Amino acid sequence: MAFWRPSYLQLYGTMPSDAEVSAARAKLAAMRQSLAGLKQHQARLEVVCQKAKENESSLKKELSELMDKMAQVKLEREDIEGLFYSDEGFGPWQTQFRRFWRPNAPARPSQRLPCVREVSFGCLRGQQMSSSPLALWFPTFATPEECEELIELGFRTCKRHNADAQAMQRAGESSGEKLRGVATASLQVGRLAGAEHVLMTEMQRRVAELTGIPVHADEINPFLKFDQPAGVDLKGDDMSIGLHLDVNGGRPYCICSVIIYLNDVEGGRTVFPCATNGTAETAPCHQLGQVMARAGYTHTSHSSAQEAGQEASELVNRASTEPDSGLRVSPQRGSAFWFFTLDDVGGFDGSSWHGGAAVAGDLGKWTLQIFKEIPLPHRSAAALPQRCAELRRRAQ
Ligand SMILES: O=C(O)CCC(=O)C(=O)O
Repeated sequence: MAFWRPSYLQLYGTMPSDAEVSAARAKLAAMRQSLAGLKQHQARLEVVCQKAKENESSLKKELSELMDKMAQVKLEREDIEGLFYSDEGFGPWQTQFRRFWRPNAPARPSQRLPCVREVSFGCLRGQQMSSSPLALWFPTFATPEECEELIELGFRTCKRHNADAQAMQRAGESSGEKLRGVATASLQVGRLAGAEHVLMTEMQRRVAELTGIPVHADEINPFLKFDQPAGVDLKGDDMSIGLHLDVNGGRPYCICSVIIYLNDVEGGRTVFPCATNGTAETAPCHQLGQVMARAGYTHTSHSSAQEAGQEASELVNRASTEPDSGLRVSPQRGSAFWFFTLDDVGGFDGSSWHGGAAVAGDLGKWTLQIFKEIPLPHRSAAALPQRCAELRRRAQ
């Protein structure tokens, strides 16, 4: 069917003048030109888009390769420690320890510690020693036989730290100060065999049951440590190794730690100078601890903390020279000390600064430390405070 189309004359009543025709032609030509220009621009934009898309997918690929690499090189405490191990074996350290060690010696009378209240977790009895930091003590966590086996595991696995490591850890300014002798091992429990595997699995199980955090893949390995006696006359608690928060080289989800003391020790107390015990004496340390934690410091002797300078050295100094302030736990064979590093909202608790004092006498000090980190699914900004508050409530 043909459509009727009105002519120009029928529409406008007159014919266009020549001038109108040529103006309309010029306008049409200009519009065609600008359309061509727009098409060119569109084509250029399409090329840019295509390149951006290619770029995006190559960046995504690069990112995922980097994430894979990061997962492979995730820093473990043993990676950091590994830089500082010496090639020397235990040698005379072991000979000296064995000479003075009495694994079957009767238990020493329990130390007198501040007690907020008695607690029991299953058949494990203990006491809450402090609310700030939240800290609890259990005198009979491991048997003497278990302690003996763990020490033998330590002699088999621990490596002595070299002089660089010792110098780095030192907090004091005096260059003449004696370096601390330390040997450590980060234990990959899955790689242990036989009785050692059974024993370490049992230690982890007990700590999981106590803390309410099952063993999981996103937490650092248990850690065995030997502190060689200072070999000099010590006055009070020598804290020249410094104080720290338990972040183990950048692990901010370590909510709590359990230190299991494997032998009785002279000196070598674990010192928490910022713990409040209700006396005015502890207030300055408590204040210093809060200021340093809020400023993001986690160690008094790392170079970064030199910026914190005055606060850091004042805190270490007070920890060394005010023997009755804060909380001080003497290593007692088989006992476990459980304390929290994260507060109710998942931030660092500035009252949990601590360190091991130098060891007196002849024997040295063995500890097993188990660090409990918040499992991955609870680390989001929304979930973390709730989980921390729940886990802390459980302990109180
Ligand atoms: O040796 C101690 O008593 C405490 C050790 C400690 O806090 C650590 O090695 O992270």
